[in-house]
Amino acid sequence: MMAMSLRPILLHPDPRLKKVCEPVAEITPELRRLADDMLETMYEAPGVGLAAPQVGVLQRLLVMDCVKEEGAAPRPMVLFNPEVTWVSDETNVYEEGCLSIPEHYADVERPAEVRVTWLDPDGKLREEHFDGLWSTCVQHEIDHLEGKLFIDYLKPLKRQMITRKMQKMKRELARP
Ligand code: K2U
Ligand code: ZN
Repeated sequence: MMAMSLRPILLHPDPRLKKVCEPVAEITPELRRLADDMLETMYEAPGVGLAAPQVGVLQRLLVMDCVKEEGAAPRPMVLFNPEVTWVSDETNVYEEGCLSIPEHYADVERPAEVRVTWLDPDGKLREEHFDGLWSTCVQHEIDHLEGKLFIDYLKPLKRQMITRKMQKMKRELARP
C-alpha cells in the first residue's frame, strides 16, 4: 500500500476551524486514506485525537488513540458521523490543549462519561461508552466537527488573549 502522508494542521484563527462539518455521505477509499493519514499525523504531533477540519477537510470524521500506558497496545479509532447519545450528570475538569492552538492549555469542564454512536471504516454502526481521557477526547473532537474549540469555553478576555498570541505566532511563521 502506498505510504501514508502527513497532513498540515490548520492553526487558529482559521475560518475553516469554525465551520459546522458535513456528514459523510459515503465512506470512500479516499476518506479511508484520509483517516489513515490523520492517524499518522496525530501520532507524529503527538496527540491523542484529531478531527478532519483540523486538516482542512470539513467532513464529520475524527480519529483518536488515548492509550497512554507505555508499552500498552495502541488502540487507533476512526469515527465517521459520530453522535453523542448520552452524557453523565457527573462532570470532570481536564487541562486541555489543541493541536490547532499549540502551547496553550486551560481547564475545561465536560461530562465525565459519554455514549457515542458512529460508522466505522467498514460502514458498520458502532456504539461505545467512553470515560476518562477517551471521554474528554471524543467530546473535544466532536466539538471540532461543530466548529467549536476548547477556548470557546473560556472567559472572553482569556480567549481573546490566546487568539491574539496565535495571530502573532502565525505572522512570525509567515515571515520570509
Ligand atoms: O483535537 C486536538 O487538537 C487533539 C488534542 C485532543 C485532546 C485535547 C485535550 C484533551 C484530550 C484530547 C490533542 O491530543 S492535544 C495533546 C494531548 C496529548 C495528551 C493528552 C491530552 C492532550
Ligand atoms: Zn483540538
